[in-house]
Amino acid sequence: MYQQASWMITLLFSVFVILIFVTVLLKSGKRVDYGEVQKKGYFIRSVWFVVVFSVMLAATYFTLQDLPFERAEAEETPVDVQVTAIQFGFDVSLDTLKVGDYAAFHVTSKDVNHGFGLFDDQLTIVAQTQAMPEYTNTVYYKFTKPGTYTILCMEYCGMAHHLMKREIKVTE
Ligand SMILES: [Cu+2]
Repeated sequence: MYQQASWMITLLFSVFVILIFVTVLLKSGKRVDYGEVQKKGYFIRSVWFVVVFSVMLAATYFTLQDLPFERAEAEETPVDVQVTAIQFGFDVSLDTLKVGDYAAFHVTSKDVNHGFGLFDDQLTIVAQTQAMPEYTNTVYYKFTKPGTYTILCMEYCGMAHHLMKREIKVTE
């Protein structure tokens, strides 16, 4: 769906840019008074400013009102899971969880930067953070569906990066 949307947006903007070029090309032969062109340009600029400002203000309001996202269910007691990434695998303190568990993944790394990506059994990403040496990032996820979840490395970290995989079972 995102792929489709970005494709459509790219197409629309491309057509828009082409239209501007065609308009400029068609009008380039005409001689007109500069003052008039400038006045029109300033008018378009102020309208454009108001449009961009309003769109950005609305987008900011609607996208930021739920922040901070991962704290939405923080009143529940989390189940702590220690995750240590290392070339080339993940060490986890718990690999079996229950549906309804609100997991707090405390993610760190023993060597280089890795990515921690948690995927459900359809391989759709449900949570992610970075695994950094000498630093712990915590990411929260509430398991609502049983199944086999997979942790994959999200950052190229060496020759066997693609082998970094760890499964977590979530039971009823
Ligand atoms: Cu890695």
